[in-house]
Amino acid sequence: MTTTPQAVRRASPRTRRPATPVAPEPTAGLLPQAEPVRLLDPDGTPLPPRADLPAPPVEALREMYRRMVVGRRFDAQATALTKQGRLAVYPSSRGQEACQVGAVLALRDDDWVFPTYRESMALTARGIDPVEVLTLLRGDGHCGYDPTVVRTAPQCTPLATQCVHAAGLAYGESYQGRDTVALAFIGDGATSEGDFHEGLNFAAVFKAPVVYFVQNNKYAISVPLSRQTAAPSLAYKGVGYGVPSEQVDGNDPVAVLAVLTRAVAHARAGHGPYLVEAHTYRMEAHTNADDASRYRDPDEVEAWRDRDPVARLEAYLRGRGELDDAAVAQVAAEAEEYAADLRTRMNAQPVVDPLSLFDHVFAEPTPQLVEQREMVRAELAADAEGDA
Ligand SMILES: Cc1ncc(C[n+]2csc(CCOP(=O)(O)OP(=O)(O)O)c2C)c(N)n1
Ligand SMILES: [Mg+2]
Repeated sequence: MTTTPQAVRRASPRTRRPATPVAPEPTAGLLPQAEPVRLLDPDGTPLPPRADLPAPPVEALREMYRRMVVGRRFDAQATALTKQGRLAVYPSSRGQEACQVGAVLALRDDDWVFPTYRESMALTARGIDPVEVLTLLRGDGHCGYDPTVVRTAPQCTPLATQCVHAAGLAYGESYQGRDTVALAFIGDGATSEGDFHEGLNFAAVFKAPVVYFVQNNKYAISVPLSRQTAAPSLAYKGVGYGVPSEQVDGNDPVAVLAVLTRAVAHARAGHGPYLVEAHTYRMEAHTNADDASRYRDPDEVEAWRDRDPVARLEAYLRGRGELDDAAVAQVAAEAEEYAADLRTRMNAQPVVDPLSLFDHVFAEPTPQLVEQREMVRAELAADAEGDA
């Protein structure tokens, strides 16, 4: 046998790498618990506290209740705006309030959120102006807010692409010595996309501080979970990449906040990514353009109505003496005011420059974009001349 230069290099003690373990690392610390974490019964009765999971402070839960009620009202208003022709399309997150608000409350203001089209409620709960949030869904622009100011990426409609963006941003932040965490929302269906797997793998290898938050709302438009995956749970998808993963009852606000807080702390401490799968349910159709009665049984929807996350948190807080009729009425009034303000402002016709569509697509516009922009500019100029 001849000795190749590569073989000599491999044998050199100066360049020898640490030995790869013969047996795989134990997966015990990575496997999600068999049952989703739950801290409240569906009627709001608290379950015994868990030693391994600190309960969120009650002030945080009162704030969560407030944002969930306002969020639900926002969601109903946005759905109504589609019927009034003021919004092109709206994917509702009714029923997913605990996930939408829990994710936001688990983060610091300087952390980053990578949302999908379904996360309008999370963005408004984060304090972003609802009119700016709805700019994309009104068809007026790619994104109505400045992502760098609100530390929130534009809502992604191409499934799972936000997973690689989140991994890259989180890696960049940690590389520069900052302890920022990125949280990427993703749906059950989108966990079948390559970008989800690539993002997860990159984040795991480079210990990027990302929380992948899967909202398993049981459907990808009309495709039920049973036709989406044969995995025992979507949380198991993290294990293959070496990412600790957990399942949580996504309609239990206390459990969602506790589990996400732990996941964010794990990422912030430099231990790399974490995956949380929340079991929840999309109460409305996929969007206003979809008729869900064509593919799902109304009894199924009714069964999930009994697990309503808003009623559950309200019952729990009332039971602890942390919420009374007056406080509930005050939050409801705030929600009405929020919706009325949104209505008024969405009824005003916005002034939109069609050429702004070409801005912020790439840092450096491609020759094709420059050419297309010029075509639109010429067309608009010709129209204006014709009108004159
Ligand atoms: C790459 C890509 N493929 C297909 C679509 C079309 N599409 C839009 S939403 C959707 C279903 C996604 O379901 P899920 O990930 O469960 O999210 P949910 O809508 O339930 O929140 C599909 C297939 C898309 N937007 N992007
Ligand atoms: Mg889904």
